[in-house]
Amino acid sequence: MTNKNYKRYTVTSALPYANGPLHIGHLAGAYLPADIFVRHLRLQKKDVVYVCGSDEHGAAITIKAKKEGTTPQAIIDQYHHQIKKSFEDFGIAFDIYHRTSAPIHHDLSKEFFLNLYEKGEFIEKFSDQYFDEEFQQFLADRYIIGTCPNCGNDNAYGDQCEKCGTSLSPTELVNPRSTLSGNKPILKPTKHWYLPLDKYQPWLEEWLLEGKKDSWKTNVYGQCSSWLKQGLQPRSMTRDLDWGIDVPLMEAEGKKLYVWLDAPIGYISATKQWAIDNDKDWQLYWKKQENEADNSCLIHFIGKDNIVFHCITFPSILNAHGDYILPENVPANEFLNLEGDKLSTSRNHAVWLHEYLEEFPNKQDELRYVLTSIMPETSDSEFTWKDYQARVNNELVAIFGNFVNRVMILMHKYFDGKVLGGEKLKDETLATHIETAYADIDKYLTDYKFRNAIASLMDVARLGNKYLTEKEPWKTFKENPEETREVLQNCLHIIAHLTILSQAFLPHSSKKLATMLNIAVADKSYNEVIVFSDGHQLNPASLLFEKVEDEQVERQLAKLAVKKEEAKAANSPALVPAKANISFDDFASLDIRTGKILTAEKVAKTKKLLKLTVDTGLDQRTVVSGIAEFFAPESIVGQQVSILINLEPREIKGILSQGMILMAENSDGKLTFVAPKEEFGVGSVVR
Ligand code: B3M
Ligand code: ZN
Repeated sequence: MTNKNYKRYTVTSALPYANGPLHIGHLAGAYLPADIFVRHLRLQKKDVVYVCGSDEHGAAITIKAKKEGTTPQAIIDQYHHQIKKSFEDFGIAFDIYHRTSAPIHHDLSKEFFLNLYEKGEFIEKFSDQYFDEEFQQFLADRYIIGTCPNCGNDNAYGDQCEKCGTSLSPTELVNPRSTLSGNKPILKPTKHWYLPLDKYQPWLEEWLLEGKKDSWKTNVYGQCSSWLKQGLQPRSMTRDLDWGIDVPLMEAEGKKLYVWLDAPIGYISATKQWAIDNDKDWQLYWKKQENEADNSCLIHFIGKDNIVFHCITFPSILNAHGDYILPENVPANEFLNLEGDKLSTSRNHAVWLHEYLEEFPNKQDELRYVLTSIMPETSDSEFTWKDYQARVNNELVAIFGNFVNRVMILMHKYFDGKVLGGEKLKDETLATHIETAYADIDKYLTDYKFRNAIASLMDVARLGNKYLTEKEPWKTFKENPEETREVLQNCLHIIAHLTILSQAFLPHSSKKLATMLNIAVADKSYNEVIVFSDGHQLNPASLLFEKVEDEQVERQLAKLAVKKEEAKAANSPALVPAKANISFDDFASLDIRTGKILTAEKVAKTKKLLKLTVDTGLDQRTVVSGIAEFFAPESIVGQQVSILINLEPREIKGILSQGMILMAENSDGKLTFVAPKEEFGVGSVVR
C-alpha cells in the first residue's frame, strides 16, 4: 500500500440519504471500516479529518416525502437527526457530521458547477427526456424504472442499476415506466449540462487503470475497468426537479444540480464547516499543495453501489476543476445480507440500529465486533442472529471477557487490587506475541483487511486466556505468592495492551477496561506503554460482555418474521374498493344459474375472446367471454359454470352474446371459474 508516507489524511464515509434510518448493512459497509481506520490513524498520531453528513437532495428524498404525504424538508429534518444519533451511539467518530442542505454546501456546489461551466467543460444539449403526462413532470433518476439492459434487473433506476452497479441514462432502460403514475412515459425535449466522461476516458485509463492496479481492491478495480472497457458516455449534471441545488445559470431556471454532482462535494463542504468550527485550514485537506509530498491522502469508504460515482465521476470532476487532490483509494465493501435474504428498506428486512439498541442496550461493541468479523470486504456476506450469538458468547464472553474477569478477580482476591510497579511484561514469549499483534493489526488495517485485524485483536485476548489457564496462579498462591503475582501482573499488562488495541475496534469496551485498570486511556497512542506506578489501585471487576441468551435470538428471529408478513401485506396490491350498497330487490333481479360449457372456440382476430355455447338448463346459448388468455378452448369444454342469464344481450365482434360467465380475478390478474365444486347439473338457481 502506498498510504504510509502521507502527512495528512482526508477520510470520508458515503453520505447516507436522509430518507430513512440506518441498518446494520450501512454500518458494515461504509462506516465501521472507516471509523476503525481513522481511529487507527489517530492512535498513530496522524493528522486526519474524518467527514460525513446527510445527503439531502435527489429523488430519494422527494419520493419519500411524496410517499409519506409530507415535505422534503420535513423528511430530511427527521432522518438527519435520527441518523446522526445512531452514528454517535455506535461510536462512529466523525470530526463532523454535516448536511447537504447547509448554505455553505449549496454555495460550494454552485462554485464547482460554475468553475467547470466557465472552463467550457460541459456539453450543453437539448435531448428528449422521459416525461409523465399524468403528473406533468420530467422523470429524473429514481422517478423512472425499467429493465437494466446490462443484467436484466426489472427495477433498475433511470441513473443506475443497483443490482449490477452500471450507471445508466433513462433512455437505456428497457420497458421504462414512471414511478409516479406507473404509465409509460413520453419523450419531451429539455436542455441539460453534460459532463463529457468520454473525453476524460483517456485520463481515467491512465490515472485509474494504470495507476491503481496494485493498490485498489480487486472488486473495485474490476468494476471500474469493466466500465472503462465498455466506453464512457457524457453524463448529465443537471435535472428537471424541484428539490435540490439551483443550477446557477439564468437560463436554467427551475433546474437543479444532479444529486451525484453535489453529494460528493458534500465531503468538501463538511470539511470547510469543520475547519471554521475548529480554526483549521480546510484547503490542506483537499487542495493540491505546492509540494506534492504535502498533499493529503484522500480515502473514500463506500458501499459497492456507489463505486462508479466515487471512482469515475467525482475524480473526473475534481480533475476537471484542477485544484483538488484525487482519491488515493476507494475501499468499497460489498453487501451484507441478513438471514439468507438481501437487506431491504422497502421490505423492512433489516436490523435497524436504533431498534438494536432498544433490545441490546449498551451493546454497541458486540455489534461492532460481529460486523467487523463478517465484514463484506471482498464478497457479499451474511449476518444471522445465531452467528451473532455464537461470536458474542464464544469469543467476546468466553475468551476476552473471561480472561479479563478472572485476572481482575484474582488480583483483588490475592492482592487487594494493588499493583506493584514495573513497566514490562516479564515473559519474552508473550511480549513477542503482542509486538507481532501491533504490527499485524497495522499491516491489515493499512490493507483494509478489517476481518484479519480484529482477529488479531482477539488473538491477544486468546493468548492471555491461555496463559492464565496454563499458569493456574490460584494453585501457586499458598506456596509461591511471588509467582502468582508475576503471572497476574503479566496478565494485567496484556489487559493494558488490549485496552490500547481495542480503542480502534471496540471503543466502548476499551473505556470499560481503562476504568477497571483505573488508568486514563483516552487518546493513548500505540506508542504509549501503560506503566503502573507502585501500589496502583485497580477498580473492581465489572462485566465486559454478557452472554446472548437463546430467547433473545428467538425474539429477533420472530421479529424479522413479523416484519416479513407485514411487508407482504403492505406490498400486496390493494384490494378493489367496496362498491355502494344495493337493495335486496336489485340482487334478486339477477338470474344466475348453473350451467355447462358445451363448445368453445377462439373469436377470430382477437386475443382475449372465446365464443362459448353454454347449456343453462333452459336453453343452449352463445356467450362471448374474455378469458382466452387464461384458458385453451379445448380445456374448458365440459366445465361447470355460473352464468348470469338475464343480462341484456350484446353484440361483440359480430356475435350476439347472451349472458355472462362468473369469474373471480385475484391480485395477480389470474382468473378462475366460480362454479359448483361437485357435478351439480345445469339450471340450478344461484342466490
Ligand atoms: N447518498 C447514496 C447512498 O446512500 C448516496 C451516497 C452519497 S456519497 C457522496 O447509497
Ligand atoms: Zn443491472
